[in-house]
Order: sequence, then C-alpha cells, then structure tokens
Amino acid sequence: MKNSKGIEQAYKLAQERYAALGVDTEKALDRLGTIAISMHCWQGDDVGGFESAAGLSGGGIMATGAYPGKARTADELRADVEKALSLIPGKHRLNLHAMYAETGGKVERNELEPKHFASWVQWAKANGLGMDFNGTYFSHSKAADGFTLASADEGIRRFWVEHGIACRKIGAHMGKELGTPCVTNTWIPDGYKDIPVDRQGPRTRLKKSLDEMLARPMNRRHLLDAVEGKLFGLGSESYVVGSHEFYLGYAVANKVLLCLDMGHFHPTEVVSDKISAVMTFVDELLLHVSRGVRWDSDHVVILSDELAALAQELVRGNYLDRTHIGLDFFDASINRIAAWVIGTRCMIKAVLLALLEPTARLRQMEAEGDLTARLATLEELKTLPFGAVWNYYCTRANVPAGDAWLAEVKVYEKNVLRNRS
Ligand code: RNT
Ligand code: ZN
Repeated sequence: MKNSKGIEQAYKLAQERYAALGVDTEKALDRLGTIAISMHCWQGDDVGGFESAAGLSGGGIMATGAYPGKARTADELRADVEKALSLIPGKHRLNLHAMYAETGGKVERNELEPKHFASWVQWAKANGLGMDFNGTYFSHSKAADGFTLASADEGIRRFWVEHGIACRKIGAHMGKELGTPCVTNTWIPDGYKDIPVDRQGPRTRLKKSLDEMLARPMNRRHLLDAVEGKLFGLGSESYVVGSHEFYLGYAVANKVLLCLDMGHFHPTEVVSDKISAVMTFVDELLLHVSRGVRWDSDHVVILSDELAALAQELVRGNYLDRTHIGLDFFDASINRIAAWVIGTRCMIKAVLLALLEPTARLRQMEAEGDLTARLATLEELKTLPFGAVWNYYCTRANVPAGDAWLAEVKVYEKNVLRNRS
C-alpha cells in the first residue's frame, strides 16, 4: 500500500458511499483521532517484569510460546514500544505494571515509590504519552499460596495492602506529571483450584483490604482507581475471590472504575452486552480488550465480531468519554511487536467501523418496528468500503497503510530483536 494517490482515490469513492447513508467520514476520522488506546507494556516481555531473571511465575496467568527477541530490560522494552507505536495511527497511552519498576537493586513491592518509575515517566513525557498503572499481585513469594489481598495471613494481607497504597501514590504521581489521569487497576489472582468450604471469608477480607487501600482520597484529575474481576484462572478454577459480581458491587458502592476484561467471562457471555448495563450504575469504565480462546483469556486481539460489537456499544451508547480502553493480551509465539501492532490497530479499526455506522438511521428503523430493514441494513454495512477509509486514516497519520507495517517489523526483527539471546 505505497501508492498514496490510489489510497486517496479509493477514499474519495468510499466517502461518497458513506455520505449516501448520511455518514460523514471526515467527522468520523477526526473523532477517531481523539481516542487514546492504553497499550499494555507486558506484551513485550511475556508478563515478565524486571525484578528477576525468572520472569512470570504463579498467579494464574501464563504466556506460552518461545519466539525469540523478547525485551530483557526497560530500555529494550521502551524501544520496542516506540517501534510499535510508530506503526499505529493516533496518540496513545502506555499501561505499566508495578513489576517494571527500575529500582537498581532489591526494593520490596510494598516500598515502591514514584522515583522507581522516573525513567518511564520521563520517557512518556518525551513521547507525548499518557500512562496507566497496575499493582502486581502475582509472580512473588508472598503470592505463592494463591492469596494476596484476601489472604488469611495478616502479614501477607497487610503487605499487599501496602503495595496497593504504594501503587496509588505512583499512579497519582504519573497522572500529575503527565497531565492526564492515570487509571490504576487492581487485579489479584486469589482463589482456589478446588471447591472451597468458605467462600465468604476471603471476600470479606478482600473488601477490607480494598477499603484500606482506597481510604485516602486522591485527586481524580491525577488518579482513577479500577478493580478487575475474573471468572477463573489457572489454579483458581473452582473459586475466584474477586469475581465479577464482587467487583461490580464494590465499584458501585465505592465509586471506583470497574474493569471488564473480555477474556474473563463464560465463553458465551460477551462484554459488549454488559457495557450499557454497567454504565447505568458506574461513572467510568476500564476495558481490558482481549480475546479469549477456550481456557486462555489473552490471545492477540483481532477484528472479531465481538470486538466490533464492543466498539459499536461504546459509540451507540455515547460511552467513549466515560470509557478507558486498555489492551490486555500476551502471545510469546509470534513477533511481540507485531502482536502489539495487530491488536492495537484492530482496536482502532473497530472504533472506526462503529463511527462509520449510520446509527441514527438504524435507530429509526428499530423505533418504527421495521426489524427487517434493521437486519438488512446491518448486513449491507459489512461490505461497505471500510478498508479504503482505514488506509486513508493511516496515511493521514503518517503510518503505514495496509500491511506495509509488517515489513518494518521484519527489519526491526533482523536488526534489533535477533541480537537478543
Ligand atoms: C489477569 C488480568 C490482568 C493481567 C494483567 C497482566 O487475568 O487480566 O489484567 O492480565 O494485569
Ligand atoms: Zn485484564
């Protein structure tokens, strides 16, 4: 897709097709340019972090695959993120985990401070990126028995509460420094592999821990707190303390953000259907855009029907301004930078598709009871020249259109990634 004249001609034709349906493509592209996607750092090193050479261990999440070239240091990870972002249209954000601290020696997680993220913040500033943040409640000796904030061991529970408090200070610092609120998310692995007798105790303790963590009010211009539930994980198949119902209740009662991860529900449940329900009761939402495949909740995001439906809900319900779109997947079996580029570009494509929908027209059909026309129109929309608009958007944003980004990733692989052992 090098021919920019061809891209422009194709766009003009597409623009006319959409205009005939009452859709202003220019308006859609301008709006699209304002939507920031929070790209997760952990795709770049298989959720390893830089605390130890061993990387990910325990916590019910697992990256599979052995593709060469993963980032081994923060500098390498930043370089890889920069490469990926250079191939993605628009201005976005970086989502960091606490285990990516640069401490220059052992610092316990409950003692982390903003200064341990100074290089990240400085780099984000230089690259014009906002940042989001996450406590890391896994891959740690104090999480070895599968319990953290819900632990019955008071010393362990306290340690993780302190970690949570530290993370909120770090998040607030990032938000203040970067001039955009830092969504600081809490996901914990706590649960049982087999059927528990006491389902109530751990949940009571989790509530207490969250209350302690969140006790100190913070400036919402700097920090937004989010909580993320899950149906099950590896090693927590029978019982997860922080279930969806638990956190939905917690978020509503405490006015924090709810995080919905697309891979965290029963396979027949869809997050797209939950948005309008949840948004009736919470002010703001964090999404972890992911793709569940059988037991895995974290495959690379593709332009699936569900991704399109998710974006449609955000646009149709006018929820974009109340939603923080974050990505959460990790695949170690393919080029990790390509994984970022594919997933992030697909998320943006889904939003564009939704912005190009003649929603008012469809709503009218529905309101008039013409459900035949509704179905017919929705199906016809699928073959409109969306690709021409997308390519034009990429060209306009000075990033490769079509599949031209892949050649750049291959060059980077040859020149940079291959030299990492
Ligand atoms: C795990 C959660 C969580 C993590 C990241 C690394 O099931 O989805 O969001 O994937 O924090
Ligand atoms: Zn998640």
